[in-house]
Amino acid sequence: MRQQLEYYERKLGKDIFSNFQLKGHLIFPFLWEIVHELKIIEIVETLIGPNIVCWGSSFFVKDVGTSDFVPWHQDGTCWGLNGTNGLTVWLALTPSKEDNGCLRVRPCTHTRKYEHIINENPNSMLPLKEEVNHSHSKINTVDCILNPGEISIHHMYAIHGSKRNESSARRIGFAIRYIDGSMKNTNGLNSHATLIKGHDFGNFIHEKKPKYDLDAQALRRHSSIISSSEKIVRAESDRLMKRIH
Ligand SMILES: O=C(O)CCC(=O)C(=O)O
Repeated sequence: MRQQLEYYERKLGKDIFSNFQLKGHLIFPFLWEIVHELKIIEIVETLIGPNIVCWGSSFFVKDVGTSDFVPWHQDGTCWGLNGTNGLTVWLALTPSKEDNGCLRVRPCTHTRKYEHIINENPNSMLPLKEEVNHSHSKINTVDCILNPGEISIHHMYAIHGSKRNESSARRIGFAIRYIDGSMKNTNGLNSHATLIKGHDFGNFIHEKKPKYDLDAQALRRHSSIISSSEKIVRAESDRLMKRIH
């Protein structure tokens, strides 16, 4: 999977991970297969139940020598959903260790929603640049140390983040967001998602599998889906978060 993505990165001469940072599974069939992977879905089902929707997927790539990091945050803050029965599966495409900025999670923080602010730090890897506005430094931290092909799972309201890459090798993770199909968007805007298993009770417009890598129709669909998803999360972020500079 890493080789396939880096092949396209070389071929297109631009950073494929940032152009397709969000919902890459709508552009590449092999990523579509990963979000449907039975070994993952069986575990997800034990956690959120039989109606499984993929709300999104994101790449987190930390290159050598950069100061990029992920501020402490809760994923669900700006998803605009009416429930909390969801999670992120974080799949390592490279080793992910303390020295290259592995994912770090604060256990048991998923039981409440923390206030977030927007901190315009240019090195924040989060598209909305949100961060928890609350002291939580006394809570334990668990480093999710993974080899390529291994996953960690965190609840959509678990506080998590990661430090910069201090090592001499790239770190890449693919985060897949799964939610219970009975959840829906609360702000009246059209929400798109990939139905994985069971039902979504008409709550989402269903996303389609790309026919081949970088399929032209899939690229057009992807661009329109990303702009409507951005409207949803930006509306939530304007409603919920103060901006600091
Ligand atoms: O890859 C990372 O370091 C952070 C991932 C993350 O924040 C997420 O999955 O929401």
